[in-house]
Amino acid sequence: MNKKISLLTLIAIILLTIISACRKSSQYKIQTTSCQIAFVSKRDDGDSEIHVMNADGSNEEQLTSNRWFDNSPAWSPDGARIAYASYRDEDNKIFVMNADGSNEQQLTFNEWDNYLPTWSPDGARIAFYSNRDGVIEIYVMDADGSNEQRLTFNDWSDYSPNWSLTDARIAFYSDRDGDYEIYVMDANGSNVQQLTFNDRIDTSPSWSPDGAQIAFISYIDGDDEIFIMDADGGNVQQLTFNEWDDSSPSWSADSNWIAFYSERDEDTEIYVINADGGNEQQLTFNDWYDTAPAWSPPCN
Ligand SMILES: [Ca+2]
Ligand SMILES: [Ca+2]
Ligand SMILES: [Ca+2]
Ligand SMILES: [Ca+2]
Repeated sequence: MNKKISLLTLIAIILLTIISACRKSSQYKIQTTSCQIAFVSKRDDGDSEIHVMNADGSNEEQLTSNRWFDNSPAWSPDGARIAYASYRDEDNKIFVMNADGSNEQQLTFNEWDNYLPTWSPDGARIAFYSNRDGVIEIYVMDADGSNEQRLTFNDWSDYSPNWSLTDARIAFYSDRDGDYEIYVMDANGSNVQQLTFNDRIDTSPSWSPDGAQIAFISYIDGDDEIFIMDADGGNVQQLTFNEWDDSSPSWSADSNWIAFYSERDEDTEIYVINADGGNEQQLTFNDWYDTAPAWSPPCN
């Protein structure tokens, strides 16, 4: 009898060890293959700052410290710099800093909103959107702020450029067909292709680093959800199903995970979900507004 009990106990211990090891390995994978996540946090001093944490939520560090609203961080493809927008003197201007928060440089100097920077695959150019021509359009400049060019020319609003790392195309969203849809274009603004065709508001496109898929937000049943589709617009899949807004998707370097923020507790928190829709995990746990996660390139 005692032998039977001890055998059962032994089996139970082995099973628990295996389950625990599996849990650890999924956390471990997020942490080691995907490095860091930059994000925006609005804390008790009133404005927002760019923060960074390990991809498992540990080791959080504040990068900016100023009285302005810093937002929309974007890693350079080599991981050395972070571009972002900062709301100063009544409009958003684009800045860049080293990944440790040092050496801040201002890139745009006009009196219009310049917002949501995204880097070209070679790190030489930065695209963004701006309302400087009376309607929201997409622009591009060299990574030092010189040589600005306008990429979209129409009477509709074109937002949220996101540059593919693999084929140098830029995804964006626009209301040019009446509601909002996801589009892609070549990096010179030509060859525009519409990817979504529905009556929902589709926003915030984000290429997977392997170029195979685009994550985006769609407003469905009264709130925003995370969706993914193939890069040609096929195979649309909904990943989140809840009654809160889930926003701002960003892919891990291995294209396996998507970080996003959600308002499902009183303030907002950063979450990650596997690209197959499983294994959702909450990364931040605090009383502040945490938004705009940006997953870094792989690091050593
Ligand atoms: Ca600030
Ligand atoms: Ca739509
Ligand atoms: Ca939702
Ligand atoms: Ca929070």
